[in-house]
Amino acid sequence: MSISEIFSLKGRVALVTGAAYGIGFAIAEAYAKAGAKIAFNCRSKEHLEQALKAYKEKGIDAKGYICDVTSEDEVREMVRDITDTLGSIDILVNNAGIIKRIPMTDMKVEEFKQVIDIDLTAPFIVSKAVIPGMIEKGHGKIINVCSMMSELGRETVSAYAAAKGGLKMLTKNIASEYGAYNIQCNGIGPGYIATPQTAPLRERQENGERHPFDKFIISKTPAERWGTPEDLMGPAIFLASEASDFVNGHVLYVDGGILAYIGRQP
Ligand code: NAP
Ligand code: GCO
Repeated sequence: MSISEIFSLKGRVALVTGAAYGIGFAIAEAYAKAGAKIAFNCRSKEHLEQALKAYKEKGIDAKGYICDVTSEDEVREMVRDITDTLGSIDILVNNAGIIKRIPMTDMKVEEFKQVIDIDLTAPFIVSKAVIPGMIEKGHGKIINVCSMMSELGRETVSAYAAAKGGLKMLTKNIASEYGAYNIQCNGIGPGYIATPQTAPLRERQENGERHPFDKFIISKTPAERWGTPEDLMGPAIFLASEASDFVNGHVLYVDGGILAYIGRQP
């Protein structure tokens, strides 16, 4: 087998959740360029329409769904439709996610639970819906989008860190429970990536200076820059392709070196 064949996704069916824009969109674009058929979902009709247009502009014939990943019924219906129209799913990327930046003692229980529901319970729901088809097919790849917060804490993100830490362990558990069926479940752990989710942390100050958090991230990242969604493309292809068939239960951090670095000395 040639090296390009090892990394090829030709003929594979991939579902990338929350891939209307941001990291999910870039991963779906990479998979399409590697030969996969793409399905994605989001909650808003407006985002869906914008995304379909954006995929089309890139020459990608993606199938889009309005589906809230926290609803088991909606997810089951979407997976059934993808299976009927594109074929049964070979690759699932649990990408849809939200963050709430609120000091823990000010956070309402409902707010905490909403983050856990979308960032942790939903990957369980969607994985549960696709695993039987993968078992039947004899192979499958599940990629959970983790975070620096799967390893580290910081002020104001208690729910997000709890969810992403839990997602790392859900990853290891799916790998353990279904590895014998030739299913690999790995995580991808983006560092700080410039997307709508992190836009408030990069806003210019009134005096034109960079946001203090922006300066902080640059100082914590050996690469001295924010990541881009495109930085995730190669690692995501690796985890979805035959190149990673003996990689299971791992989290691949794509962070410009943040987790290796103690921070700039004064
Ligand atoms: P983003 O720009 O906010 O995009 C999130 C996507 O998820 C959108 O398409 C959104 O569309 C969809 N979504 C949100 N809740 C959903 C739900 N309940 N059901 C279905 N779709 C839903 O986020 P991003 O920065 O690309 O992040 C993507 C993933 O990477 C998230 O899991 C995030 O936690 C993780 N991550 C991000 C960074 C970063 O620095 N940006 C770093 C590490 C990890 P709708 O609003 O239309 O539903
Ligand atoms: C935050 C960020 C997170 C990070 C990311 C780190 O407030 O800490 O918004 O979304 O960007 O998850 O990997």
